[in-house]
Amino acid sequence: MKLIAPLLLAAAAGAQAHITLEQPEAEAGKPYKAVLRVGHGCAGGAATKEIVVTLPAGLRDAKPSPKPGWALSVRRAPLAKPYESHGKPVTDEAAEIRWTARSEADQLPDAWYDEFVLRATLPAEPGPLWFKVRQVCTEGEWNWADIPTAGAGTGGLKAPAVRLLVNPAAEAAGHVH
Ligand SMILES: [Cu+2]
Repeated sequence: MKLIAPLLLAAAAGAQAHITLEQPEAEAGKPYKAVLRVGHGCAGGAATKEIVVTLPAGLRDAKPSPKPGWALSVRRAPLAKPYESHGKPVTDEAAEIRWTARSEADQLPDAWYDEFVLRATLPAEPGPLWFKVRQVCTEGEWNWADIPTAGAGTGGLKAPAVRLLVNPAAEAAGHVH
């Protein structure tokens, strides 16, 4: 019977730390540095070997930061609404960013902590943005992709996606010069 309690504790801790943003709120229309904090590995203490981030629609010009020991790749996708930047049409953008450990020695053990960084320009519309993050481990994986129905919290979700709250721009909030 003594084994049961530690196992339950481990499961509870795993469900709480998740993957989180260093800055969970930011201002609409402004550049934003997303620091994704990986607090643990997968079930059974498996090390993390890959992080795949699906970018929310509305982000512009997303650029990931390279990490020593991790191969970096970006998948682009056509935009539903092309726009102009510096006088040129932009028709596709980064949709998925993937960091893959180059070797076993580069993997992130469950007992260690690391951060994965990208920057992007936030949409002009305020509201929540959801980053879906797939965390692949040496054994098993987490698919942080659950999104609550509008207005609900992430409390009841088993594997919530990573939420960024985009606040109205300062000017739009009634700041008059
Ligand atoms: Cu967790």
